[in-house]
Amino acid sequence: MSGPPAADGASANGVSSNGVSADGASSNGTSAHGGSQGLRPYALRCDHRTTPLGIDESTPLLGWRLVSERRGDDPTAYRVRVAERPEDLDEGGRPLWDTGRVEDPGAIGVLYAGPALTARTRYHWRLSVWPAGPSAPAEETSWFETAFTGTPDWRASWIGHDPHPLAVMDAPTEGAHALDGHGLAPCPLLRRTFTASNVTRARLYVSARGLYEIRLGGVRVGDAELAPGWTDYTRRIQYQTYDVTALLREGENVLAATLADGWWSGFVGFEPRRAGAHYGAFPQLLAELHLTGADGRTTVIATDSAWRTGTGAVRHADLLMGECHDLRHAADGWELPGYDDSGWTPALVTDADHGLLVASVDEPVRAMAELPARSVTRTGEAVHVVDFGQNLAGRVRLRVAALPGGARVTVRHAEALDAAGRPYTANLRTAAATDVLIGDGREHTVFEPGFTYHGFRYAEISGVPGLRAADVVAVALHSDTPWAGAFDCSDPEINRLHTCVEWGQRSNFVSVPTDCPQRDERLGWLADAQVFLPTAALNADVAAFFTKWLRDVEDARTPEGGFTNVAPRLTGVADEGAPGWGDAGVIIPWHLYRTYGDPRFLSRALPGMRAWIDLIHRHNPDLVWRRKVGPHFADWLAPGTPTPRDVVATAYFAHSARLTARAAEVLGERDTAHTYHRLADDIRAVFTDRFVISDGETLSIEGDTQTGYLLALAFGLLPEDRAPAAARRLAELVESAGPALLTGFLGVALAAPVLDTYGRADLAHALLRRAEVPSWLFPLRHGATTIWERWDGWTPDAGFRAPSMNSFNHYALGSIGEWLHRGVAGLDQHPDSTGYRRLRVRPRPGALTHANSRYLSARGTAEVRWERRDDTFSLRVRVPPGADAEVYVPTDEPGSVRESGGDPADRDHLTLLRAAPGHTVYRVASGTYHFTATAPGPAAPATAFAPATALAPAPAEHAPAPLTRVGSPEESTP
Ligand code: RAM
Repeated sequence: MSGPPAADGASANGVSSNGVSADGASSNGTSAHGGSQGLRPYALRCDHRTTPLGIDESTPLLGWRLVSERRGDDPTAYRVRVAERPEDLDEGGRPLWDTGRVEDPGAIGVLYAGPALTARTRYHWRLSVWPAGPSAPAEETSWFETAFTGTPDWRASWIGHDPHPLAVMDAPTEGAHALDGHGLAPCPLLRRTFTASNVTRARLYVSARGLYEIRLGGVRVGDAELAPGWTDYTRRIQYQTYDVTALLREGENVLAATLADGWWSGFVGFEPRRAGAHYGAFPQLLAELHLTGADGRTTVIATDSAWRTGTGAVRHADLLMGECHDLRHAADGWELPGYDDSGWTPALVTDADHGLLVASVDEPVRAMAELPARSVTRTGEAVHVVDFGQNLAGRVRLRVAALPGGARVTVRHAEALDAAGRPYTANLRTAAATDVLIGDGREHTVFEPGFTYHGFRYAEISGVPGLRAADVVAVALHSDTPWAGAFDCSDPEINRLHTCVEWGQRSNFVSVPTDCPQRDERLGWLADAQVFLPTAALNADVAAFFTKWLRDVEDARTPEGGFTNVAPRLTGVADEGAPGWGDAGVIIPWHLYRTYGDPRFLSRALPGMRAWIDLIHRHNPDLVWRRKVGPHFADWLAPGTPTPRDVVATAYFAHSARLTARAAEVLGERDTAHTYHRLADDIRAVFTDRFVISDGETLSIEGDTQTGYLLALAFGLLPEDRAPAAARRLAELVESAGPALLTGFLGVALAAPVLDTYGRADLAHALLRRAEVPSWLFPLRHGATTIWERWDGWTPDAGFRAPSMNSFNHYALGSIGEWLHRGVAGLDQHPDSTGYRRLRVRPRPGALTHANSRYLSARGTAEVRWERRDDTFSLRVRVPPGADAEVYVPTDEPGSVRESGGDPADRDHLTLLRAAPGHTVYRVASGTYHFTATAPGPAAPATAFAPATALAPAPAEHAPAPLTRVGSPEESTP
């Protein structure tokens, strides 16, 4: 067993040496033994993924979730065995690594600490979990497989198509003005014929500088989109591993790859950067196919000069500009044996540098949902506008009957329509977002681009007379983060808001967390990710996704050691981190650690955290962060009076210093912890000294803005006895504004949680219900299906805001999603807990009549469902094994509380902690509980609220996603 020791050595907070997480989809291991209703593990995971194929981590985390139908049925001990042969996991077998029985009731994972793992090997592992008492352990089995594990044994070379003959593009695509002269070239095709016989196991390891799609025997390998994903290709290039055993034929086979520019050599970020300005000039492929026979011998087919290259129908493909298929150039059958490639040229070998290759650590982007056309409107001669009813990131799949040679179908994408019902594309800036199909007379073509994606709700399709809704579908693409949360309540508009928040996440978690999917930007802005992470991690299991992106954040660090504003880093985009932006390098690992319990989030990040704080300190020895390290975005896009920059910056300086100290504490680095705690104390004192004026009763923070108070309260910057006065002033400012928020990206994320903490959940509810600008419901009432970048991106009076920066799919202001779960439904992790070892259940009903939150936590399913009917408050709680919970039952009459119909005093696994005005608090062990009590007096609603609806059906067990991938069921109950 390994892993950094916990500061307190105990697992009360889930911070044990094993206090790590698991989950996502159910493992495909053997079924659990043990009592059917009793404690059992499920969802076995390796490095936060289910049965990953091709890892290169030397100490992977083996994690699990727990379930039991009994109360207090908690684990007491676990054992993990790892072996190459499954039979070595059985009693009497000889496992490679065996933890033996480890007494650790908090464990939900263990870092592998056995003998060094061998490259390209499958390892099976078995988990045993003991309940209390004499029962036999419950067991579950899973596997993981290694790829290239640090051994420099790659044989493949990087190969491509000589770019020079390709550099002249076809006639510029209609609407793709920005393409002129930028040299987008046809997508190279690369093929290699080989023979195979008696192969028992075949693995394909693939990467690209650019994007690849690879086929074996004409069949597409895997379902990754936009692979190998975006990284700073000068620092790190990911590869993927596929099991292709089933695709091989005896005799002749063909490996066939299509390459595209992607982030490597296409348009990335802002105009006027040229395509290929950031990383490379033309795309290249690297692949190795390992064929193992029954005799155990392995043959390798690698990319080299024996591959042949040509071009086909894809005349260009670019993430921002779009894709063009000209069927007159189609190389039919090129991916199959027997194709005559004599007219093709030998592949150009560029180099054999393997130094930057890493196995991908997250799930790839996949086609995650298909949305049918809601309506098709004819707007001109063979021109139709299709409405998919949902703003999303992805592309259109179109069925075209017969397209005469040279005839053109054009698909333009837009988030909105203008007053005339035409696509509104001004806000895409230079992103042409236009896909083109050119016919060659063949019948029945299905056109779906493969190497681009767009942010859109509407598609204008020209060139298909009589287009029918059945001929077109929108395919939503995003990184495959297993959906983990579900929320609903009695107010349909708040439910719609939650759906908008979810779609903002789905549209912008595309290999990296982007700001927006539509315009010429789509960058991994750090602050956006920081403010949205708490919401994102309640919607989905983002552990693997952020493991990958934190590498990008790390790779992007400046020579001085600072974090940047965007990651992956792009030359030319304001490099050095602004206050609140660079701080994401500290805040994100901390939040991930608390959510998933994996201490590696901290151990990997701590050096960068320290360097960041030291850098700010060096530039600002008086502890007021005013000498900027990079640019300053203040409280980005806040309406009204700006919060003074020094206030924003210094507050973040203090907060990041504090979190750095706490990270060091968790990792057992006591001196470091001490140093940064002291620094945080000093910055806090300076903050009060410089920015706070207080006379006992009242308090004012320089600038007197909502965000100023929010930062000071959320980050604990005020003396304890002064905080209530600050909260009062904050409430006054919110009330006098509407009540409304005058906050930007940074402030908005803190608003509801802080108001709630200081007893003003009523104001948070009022903000939720507000429907005038600025508010969440204003966009919703004007047709929004995702969160807008600006509160007033469109208004009836002014129409669209300036198109230079007006996205309708920006998740930052969607950070309210966190409070819907944690506040409204009341499903929260206790502030002292890690990895959901202790929950805090505390509903904030406001004027609602019910709310539900279900969350697949690191430990297992947690759930809260409450309902207020007449004068009875009903509260159902589910606490996963190994956890406990503080449950606040809302009532003014402690004597009225019942649990499952009986007196709580008679119940085991339940202790009364205190009765306070408004609620009675219990500590409960794991299990499910049903409290009822006389409801407290109706909360005074600050604004009108939607009429109550009937109790909504509870979200389906373990299947919370509003959308599921066809063929990819979400986790099912073990
Ligand atoms: C904008 C982006 C992003 C924001 C930065 C400061 O261009 O939309 O959301 O973080 O600026």
